[in-house]
Amino acid sequence: MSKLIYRRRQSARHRPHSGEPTYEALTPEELQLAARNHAMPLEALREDITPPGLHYILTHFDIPHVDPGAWHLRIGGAVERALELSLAALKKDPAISLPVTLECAGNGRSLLKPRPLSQPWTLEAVGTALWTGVPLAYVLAQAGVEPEAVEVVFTGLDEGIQAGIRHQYARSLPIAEAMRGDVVLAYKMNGSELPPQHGYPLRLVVPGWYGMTSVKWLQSIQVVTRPFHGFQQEVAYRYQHNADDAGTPVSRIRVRSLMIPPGIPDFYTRRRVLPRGPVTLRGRAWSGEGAVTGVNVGIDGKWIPAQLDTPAGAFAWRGWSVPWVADAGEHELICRATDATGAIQPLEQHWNYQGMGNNVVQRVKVTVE
Ligand SMILES: Nc1nc2c(c(=O)[nH]1)N[C@H]1C(S)=C(S)[C@@H](COP(=O)(O)O)O[C@H]1N2
Ligand SMILES: [Mo]
Repeated sequence: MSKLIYRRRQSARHRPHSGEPTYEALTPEELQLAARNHAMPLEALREDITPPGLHYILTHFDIPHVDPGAWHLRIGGAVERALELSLAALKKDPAISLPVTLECAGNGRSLLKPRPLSQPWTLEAVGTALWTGVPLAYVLAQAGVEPEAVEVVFTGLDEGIQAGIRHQYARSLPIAEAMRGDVVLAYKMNGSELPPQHGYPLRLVVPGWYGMTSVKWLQSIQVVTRPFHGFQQEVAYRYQHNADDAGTPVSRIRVRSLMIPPGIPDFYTRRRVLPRGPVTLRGRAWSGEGAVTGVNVGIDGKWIPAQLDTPAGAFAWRGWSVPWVADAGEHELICRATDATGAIQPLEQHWNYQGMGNNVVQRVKVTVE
Protein backbone atom coordinates (compact mmCIF):
# COMPACT_ATOMS: atom_id res chain seq x y z
CA MET A 1 0.00 0.00 0.00
CA SER A 2 1.46 3.35 -0.96
CA LYS A 3 2.06 5.89 1.76
CA LEU A 4 -0.54 8.22 0.28
CA ILE A 5 -3.31 5.60 0.36
CA TYR A 6 -2.37 4.67 3.93
CA ARG A 7 -2.53 8.29 4.92
CA ARG A 8 -5.95 8.76 3.24
CA ARG A 9 -7.40 5.75 5.07
CA GLN A 10 -5.89 6.99 8.33
CA SER A 11 -7.42 10.42 8.05
CA ALA A 12 -10.79 9.08 6.93
CA ARG A 13 -10.99 6.75 9.91
CA HIS A 14 -9.54 9.04 12.52
CA ARG A 15 -11.08 12.47 12.31
CA PRO A 16 -8.47 14.98 13.49
CA HIS A 17 -11.05 16.70 15.71
CA SER A 18 -13.97 15.64 17.83
CA GLY A 19 -16.56 16.12 15.14
CA GLU A 20 -17.61 17.31 11.71
CA PRO A 21 -17.96 20.94 10.66
CA THR A 22 -21.27 22.51 11.68
CA TYR A 23 -23.45 25.61 11.26
CA GLU A 24 -24.89 25.08 14.76
CA ALA A 25 -24.21 27.12 17.91
CA LEU A 26 -21.01 26.50 19.88
CA THR A 27 -20.96 23.01 21.46
CA PRO A 28 -20.22 22.32 25.18
CA GLU A 29 -16.96 20.64 24.06
CA GLU A 30 -15.84 23.74 22.19
CA LEU A 31 -16.69 25.90 25.21
CA GLN A 32 -14.63 23.57 27.42
CA LEU A 33 -11.63 23.91 25.07
CA ALA A 34 -12.09 27.67 24.86
CA ALA A 35 -12.04 27.99 28.67
CA ARG A 36 -8.73 26.09 28.89
CA ASN A 37 -7.03 27.69 25.90
CA HIS A 38 -7.26 31.45 26.12
CA ALA A 39 -6.51 34.03 23.44
CA MET A 40 -4.58 37.29 23.73
CA PRO A 41 -6.73 40.36 24.49
CA LEU A 42 -6.35 42.64 21.44
CA GLU A 43 -5.36 45.63 23.62
CA ALA A 44 -2.11 43.70 24.30
CA LEU A 45 -1.15 44.51 20.69
CA ARG A 46 0.14 47.81 22.16
CA GLU A 47 3.22 46.03 23.54
CA ASP A 48 6.22 44.82 21.54
CA ILE A 49 6.46 41.90 23.97
CA THR A 50 3.24 40.38 25.26
CA PRO A 51 3.10 40.76 29.07
CA PRO A 52 3.15 37.53 31.12
CA GLY A 53 -0.24 35.84 31.23
CA LEU A 54 -1.62 37.65 28.16
CA HIS A 55 0.12 35.45 25.55
CA TYR A 56 -2.35 32.96 24.01
CA ILE A 57 -2.25 29.32 25.13
CA LEU A 58 -2.98 26.10 23.26
CA THR A 59 -2.56 22.82 25.11
CA HIS A 60 -4.02 19.66 23.55
CA PHE A 61 -3.97 17.44 26.65
CA ASP A 62 -2.98 18.30 30.28
CA ILE A 63 -0.15 20.50 31.50
CA PRO A 64 2.32 17.86 32.79
CA HIS A 65 3.78 18.02 36.29
CA VAL A 66 7.58 18.23 36.07
CA ASP A 67 10.17 17.74 38.80
CA PRO A 68 13.00 19.96 37.48
CA GLY A 69 15.66 18.04 39.45
CA ALA A 70 14.72 14.69 37.88
CA TRP A 71 14.02 16.08 34.41
CA HIS A 72 16.47 15.32 31.57
CA LEU A 73 16.38 15.99 27.84
CA ARG A 74 17.28 12.89 25.81
CA ILE A 75 18.88 13.38 22.39
CA GLY A 76 19.30 10.32 20.22
CA GLY A 77 18.56 8.59 16.92
CA ALA A 78 20.87 9.18 13.96
CA VAL A 79 23.59 10.93 15.99
CA GLU A 80 27.19 10.04 16.80
CA ARG A 81 26.71 10.51 20.55
CA ALA A 82 23.38 10.16 22.33
CA LEU A 83 23.08 12.79 25.08
CA GLU A 84 21.13 13.20 28.27
CA LEU A 85 21.16 16.80 29.44
CA SER A 86 19.94 18.23 32.74
CA LEU A 87 18.39 21.68 32.94
CA ALA A 88 21.49 22.92 34.77
CA ALA A 89 23.74 21.59 31.97
CA LEU A 90 21.61 23.26 29.26
CA LYS A 91 21.77 26.56 31.13
CA LYS A 92 25.58 26.45 30.97
CA ASP A 93 25.56 26.34 27.15
CA PRO A 94 25.78 29.61 25.19
CA ALA A 95 22.32 31.20 25.08
CA ILE A 96 20.47 33.46 22.66
CA SER A 97 17.37 35.63 23.21
CA LEU A 98 15.00 36.63 20.44
CA PRO A 99 11.51 38.07 20.10
CA VAL A 100 9.22 35.64 18.26
CA THR A 101 5.55 35.93 17.33
CA LEU A 102 3.77 32.61 17.84
CA GLU A 103 0.35 32.05 16.32
CA CYS A 104 -1.90 28.99 16.47
CA ALA A 105 -2.59 27.44 13.06
CA GLY A 106 -6.27 27.28 14.06
CA ASN A 107 -6.51 31.04 14.60
CA GLY A 108 -9.60 32.33 12.76
CA ARG A 109 -11.28 28.90 12.80
CA SER A 110 -14.59 29.95 14.32
CA LEU A 111 -15.11 32.57 11.58
CA LEU A 112 -15.33 29.78 8.99
CA LYS A 113 -18.72 28.63 7.74
CA PRO A 114 -19.40 25.79 8.34
CA ARG A 115 -17.31 25.87 11.53
CA PRO A 116 -14.78 23.02 11.98
CA LEU A 117 -15.24 21.57 15.49
CA SER A 118 -12.11 22.15 17.54
CA GLN A 119 -10.70 24.99 19.66
CA PRO A 120 -13.02 27.83 18.47
CA TRP A 121 -10.55 30.70 18.06
CA THR A 122 -11.70 34.05 16.76
CA LEU A 123 -8.63 36.10 15.70
CA GLU A 124 -6.50 36.49 18.82
CA ALA A 125 -4.52 33.21 19.12
CA VAL A 126 -1.23 35.05 18.93
CA GLY A 127 1.46 36.56 21.14
CA THR A 128 5.06 37.73 21.02
CA ALA A 129 7.53 36.68 23.69
CA LEU A 130 11.24 37.12 24.23
CA TRP A 131 12.50 33.53 24.23
CA THR A 132 15.88 32.65 25.76
CA GLY A 133 17.69 29.36 25.45
CA VAL A 134 20.26 27.28 23.63
CA PRO A 135 20.20 27.18 19.83
CA LEU A 136 18.98 23.73 18.78
CA ALA A 137 21.79 23.62 16.18
CA TYR A 138 24.37 23.91 19.01
CA VAL A 139 22.96 20.91 20.88
CA LEU A 140 22.62 18.89 17.66
CA ALA A 141 26.25 19.69 16.83
CA GLN A 142 27.28 18.35 20.25
CA ALA A 143 25.46 15.11 19.45
CA GLY A 144 26.84 14.99 15.89
CA VAL A 145 24.07 14.54 13.30
CA GLU A 146 24.62 11.60 10.92
CA PRO A 147 24.60 12.46 7.18
CA GLU A 148 21.46 10.32 6.48
CA ALA A 149 19.34 12.46 8.83
CA VAL A 150 16.19 13.88 7.21
CA GLU A 151 14.10 15.16 10.13
CA VAL A 152 14.26 15.83 13.84
CA VAL A 153 11.36 14.63 16.03
CA PHE A 154 10.45 16.53 19.20
CA THR A 155 8.36 14.73 21.81
CA GLY A 156 6.61 16.41 24.74
CA LEU A 157 5.90 14.86 28.15
CA ASP A 158 2.16 15.34 27.68
CA GLU A 159 0.06 12.36 26.65
CA GLY A 160 -3.56 12.07 25.61
CA ILE A 161 -6.04 10.69 23.11
CA GLN A 162 -7.04 12.55 19.99
CA ALA A 163 -9.48 11.07 17.47
CA GLY A 164 -9.15 7.73 19.27
CA ILE A 165 -5.34 7.65 18.99
CA ARG A 166 -3.36 7.60 22.23
CA HIS A 167 0.00 9.38 21.91
CA GLN A 168 2.47 11.81 23.41
CA TYR A 169 2.41 15.19 21.64
CA ALA A 170 5.17 15.07 19.00
CA ARG A 171 6.12 16.98 15.88
CA SER A 172 9.05 16.88 13.46
CA LEU A 173 11.04 19.47 11.55
CA PRO A 174 13.03 18.96 8.33
CA ILE A 175 16.75 18.85 9.12
CA ALA A 176 17.47 22.12 7.27
CA GLU A 177 14.94 23.98 9.45
CA ALA A 178 16.28 22.32 12.61
CA MET A 179 19.79 23.59 11.74
CA ARG A 180 18.71 27.25 11.40
CA GLY A 181 20.55 29.42 13.91
CA ASP A 182 17.35 30.95 15.31
CA VAL A 183 15.56 27.75 16.37
CA VAL A 184 15.74 27.73 20.17
CA LEU A 185 15.46 25.25 23.03
CA ALA A 186 13.96 27.84 25.35
CA TYR A 187 14.00 27.79 29.16
CA LYS A 188 13.02 31.44 29.62
CA MET A 189 10.05 33.50 28.43
CA ASN A 190 10.28 37.28 28.82
CA GLY A 191 13.31 36.88 31.09
CA SER A 192 11.72 34.50 33.61
CA GLU A 193 11.63 30.71 33.72
CA LEU A 194 8.90 29.21 31.54
CA PRO A 195 5.44 29.24 33.13
CA PRO A 196 3.92 25.72 33.41
CA GLN A 197 1.39 26.39 30.64
CA HIS A 198 4.10 27.52 28.17
CA GLY A 199 6.27 24.39 28.46
CA TYR A 200 8.26 24.34 31.73
CA PRO A 201 11.10 23.44 31.96
CA LEU A 202 12.06 23.46 28.24
CA ARG A 203 10.30 24.02 24.95
CA LEU A 204 11.16 24.33 21.30
CA VAL A 205 10.58 27.68 19.55
CA VAL A 206 10.60 27.64 15.75
CA PRO A 207 10.35 31.23 14.47
CA GLY A 208 8.07 31.65 11.45
CA TRP A 209 6.18 28.35 11.79
CA TYR A 210 2.69 28.02 13.21
CA GLY A 211 2.64 27.28 16.93
CA MET A 212 2.09 23.50 16.76
CA THR A 213 5.76 23.18 15.70
CA SER A 214 7.05 24.70 18.94
CA VAL A 215 6.74 21.60 21.14
CA LYS A 216 6.33 22.35 24.86
CA TRP A 217 7.54 20.26 27.86
CA LEU A 218 10.29 18.64 25.79
CA GLN A 219 11.20 15.11 26.78
CA SER A 220 13.26 13.95 23.82
CA ILE A 221 14.79 14.96 20.50
CA GLN A 222 15.29 12.16 17.98
CA VAL A 223 17.16 12.57 14.71
CA VAL A 224 15.48 10.32 12.11
CA THR A 225 16.39 9.07 8.64
CA ARG A 226 12.78 8.82 7.40
CA PRO A 227 9.90 11.32 7.56
CA PHE A 228 7.97 11.16 10.84
CA HIS A 229 4.36 9.96 10.60
CA GLY A 230 3.04 10.80 14.09
CA PHE A 231 -0.58 11.86 14.61
CA GLN A 232 0.15 15.59 15.00
CA GLN A 233 2.14 15.49 11.74
CA GLU A 234 0.14 13.13 9.57
CA VAL A 235 -3.49 13.55 10.60
CA ALA A 236 -3.74 16.85 12.50
CA TYR A 237 -2.33 20.08 11.06
CA ARG A 238 -3.11 19.55 7.40
CA TYR A 239 -4.90 21.71 4.84
CA GLN A 240 -7.67 19.36 3.67
CA HIS A 241 -10.71 19.84 1.44
CA ASN A 242 -12.64 17.13 3.30
CA ALA A 243 -12.13 14.25 5.75
CA ASP A 244 -10.88 11.86 3.06
CA ASP A 245 -8.40 14.26 1.50
CA ALA A 246 -4.75 13.52 2.51
CA GLY A 247 -4.18 17.27 2.30
CA THR A 248 -0.92 19.17 2.60
CA PRO A 249 1.04 19.89 5.79
CA VAL A 250 0.57 23.15 7.67
CA SER A 251 3.95 24.84 8.17
CA ARG A 252 4.75 28.55 8.04
CA ILE A 253 2.58 31.37 9.38
CA ARG A 254 0.52 33.13 6.71
CA VAL A 255 0.64 36.92 6.63
CA ARG A 256 -1.79 38.61 9.03
CA SER A 257 -2.45 41.95 10.69
CA LEU A 258 -4.58 42.85 13.68
CA MET A 259 -5.83 46.20 14.98
CA ILE A 260 -6.25 47.39 18.56
CA PRO A 261 -9.98 48.10 18.49
CA PRO A 262 -10.32 51.87 19.05
CA GLY A 263 -12.56 53.51 21.67
CA ILE A 264 -14.40 51.57 24.36
CA PRO A 265 -16.30 48.28 24.08
CA ASP A 266 -19.87 47.33 24.84
CA PHE A 267 -19.60 44.58 27.49
CA TYR A 268 -21.68 41.89 25.81
CA THR A 269 -21.20 42.50 22.05
CA ARG A 270 -17.72 44.11 22.31
CA ARG A 271 -18.85 46.58 19.65
CA ARG A 272 -16.70 49.73 19.81
CA VAL A 273 -17.88 53.25 20.66
CA LEU A 274 -15.66 56.32 20.22
CA PRO A 275 -16.00 60.10 20.11
CA ARG A 276 -15.77 61.93 16.79
CA GLY A 277 -12.46 63.58 15.87
CA PRO A 278 -8.84 62.51 15.32
CA VAL A 279 -7.72 59.06 16.42
CA THR A 280 -4.64 56.96 15.59
CA LEU A 281 -5.48 53.40 14.55
CA ARG A 282 -2.71 51.01 15.57
CA GLY A 283 -1.92 47.35 15.31
CA ARG A 284 0.64 44.70 14.45
CA ALA A 285 1.40 42.60 11.38
CA TRP A 286 3.49 39.49 10.90
CA SER A 287 4.27 36.67 8.48
CA GLY A 288 6.36 33.52 8.69
CA GLU A 289 6.98 33.50 4.93
CA GLY A 290 8.79 36.82 4.52
CA ALA A 291 9.01 40.28 6.07
CA VAL A 292 5.83 42.35 6.31
CA THR A 293 6.07 44.94 3.53
CA GLY A 294 2.79 46.80 3.90
CA VAL A 295 -0.47 47.20 5.80
CA ASN A 296 -3.51 48.91 4.32
CA VAL A 297 -6.39 50.06 6.45
CA GLY A 298 -9.84 50.08 4.89
CA ILE A 299 -12.22 52.67 6.29
CA ASP A 300 -15.71 52.49 4.84
CA GLY A 301 -14.30 50.88 1.70
CA LYS A 302 -11.35 53.29 1.11
CA TRP A 303 -7.81 51.88 1.55
CA ILE A 304 -5.13 53.95 3.36
CA PRO A 305 -1.49 52.75 3.60
CA ALA A 306 -0.32 52.47 7.21
CA GLN A 307 3.04 53.66 8.48
CA LEU A 308 5.21 50.72 9.57
CA ASP A 309 7.43 50.75 12.67
CA THR A 310 10.97 49.35 12.60
CA PRO A 311 10.79 45.54 12.94
CA ALA A 312 11.97 44.23 16.35
CA GLY A 313 13.17 40.94 14.82
CA ALA A 314 12.87 38.84 11.67
CA PHE A 315 9.96 36.84 13.14
CA ALA A 316 8.45 39.36 15.55
CA TRP A 317 5.31 41.29 14.69
CA ARG A 318 5.73 44.78 13.26
CA GLY A 319 3.79 47.79 14.55
CA TRP A 320 1.73 49.94 12.18
CA SER A 321 -0.40 53.08 12.51
CA VAL A 322 -2.83 55.20 10.51
CA PRO A 323 -4.33 58.55 11.52
CA TRP A 324 -8.10 58.88 11.10
CA VAL A 325 -10.57 61.68 11.64
CA ALA A 326 -13.71 59.88 12.74
CA ASP A 327 -17.07 61.27 11.56
CA ALA A 328 -20.25 60.55 13.49
CA GLY A 329 -21.99 57.39 12.33
CA GLU A 330 -21.38 53.68 11.81
CA HIS A 331 -18.07 52.54 10.27
CA GLU A 332 -16.21 49.37 9.41
CA LEU A 333 -12.42 49.33 9.82
CA ILE A 334 -10.32 46.63 8.12
CA CYS A 335 -6.59 45.95 8.20
CA ARG A 336 -4.83 43.94 5.49
CA ALA A 337 -1.13 43.08 5.40
CA THR A 338 1.21 42.05 2.57
CA ASP A 339 4.57 40.26 2.88
CA ALA A 340 7.79 40.06 0.87
CA THR A 341 6.53 37.02 -1.08
CA GLY A 342 3.64 39.16 -2.38
CA ALA A 343 1.11 37.26 -0.24
CA ILE A 344 -1.83 39.39 0.89
CA GLN A 345 -4.56 38.63 3.41
CA PRO A 346 -7.80 37.44 1.78
CA LEU A 347 -10.96 39.57 2.14
CA GLU A 348 -13.13 36.44 2.33
CA GLN A 349 -12.57 33.11 4.06
CA HIS A 350 -10.88 30.21 2.29
CA TRP A 351 -12.47 27.22 3.96
CA ASN A 352 -10.64 23.99 4.82
CA TYR A 353 -11.75 20.94 6.77
CA GLN A 354 -9.64 21.46 9.92
CA GLY A 355 -9.97 25.25 9.90
CA MET A 356 -6.23 25.89 9.51
CA GLY A 357 -4.43 29.04 8.42
CA ASN A 358 -7.49 31.29 8.11
CA ASN A 359 -5.73 34.64 7.70
CA VAL A 360 -8.85 36.52 6.57
CA VAL A 361 -8.82 40.27 7.34
CA GLN A 362 -10.11 41.56 10.70
CA ARG A 363 -13.20 43.76 10.51
CA VAL A 364 -13.91 46.13 13.39
CA LYS A 365 -17.34 47.76 13.58
CA VAL A 366 -17.38 51.12 15.35
CA THR A 367 -20.03 53.65 16.33
CA VAL A 368 -18.73 57.24 16.35
CA GLU A 369 -20.80 59.56 18.54
N1 LIG B 1 3.90 19.30 24.10
C1 LIG B 1 3.04 20.12 23.50
N2 LIG B 1 3.52 21.13 22.75
C2 LIG B 1 2.69 21.98 22.15
C3 LIG B 1 1.29 21.82 22.22
C4 LIG B 1 0.79 20.74 23.01
O1 LIG B 1 -0.41 20.55 23.16
N3 LIG B 1 1.70 19.92 23.64
N4 LIG B 1 0.47 22.67 21.53
C5 LIG B 1 1.07 23.30 20.34
C6 LIG B 1 0.24 24.31 19.72
S1 LIG B 1 -1.00 23.74 18.75
C7 LIG B 1 0.51 25.65 19.83
S2 LIG B 1 -0.38 26.76 18.95
C8 LIG B 1 1.59 26.14 20.71
C9 LIG B 1 1.05 27.12 21.71
O2 LIG B 1 2.07 27.59 22.53
P1 LIG B 1 1.70 28.46 23.83
O3 LIG B 1 0.61 27.73 24.57
O4 LIG B 1 2.95 28.62 24.60
O5 LIG B 1 1.18 29.78 23.31
O6 LIG B 1 2.22 25.08 21.41
C10 LIG B 1 2.43 23.90 20.67
N5 LIG B 1 3.24 22.99 21.42
MO1 LIG C 1 -2.02 25.63 17.67
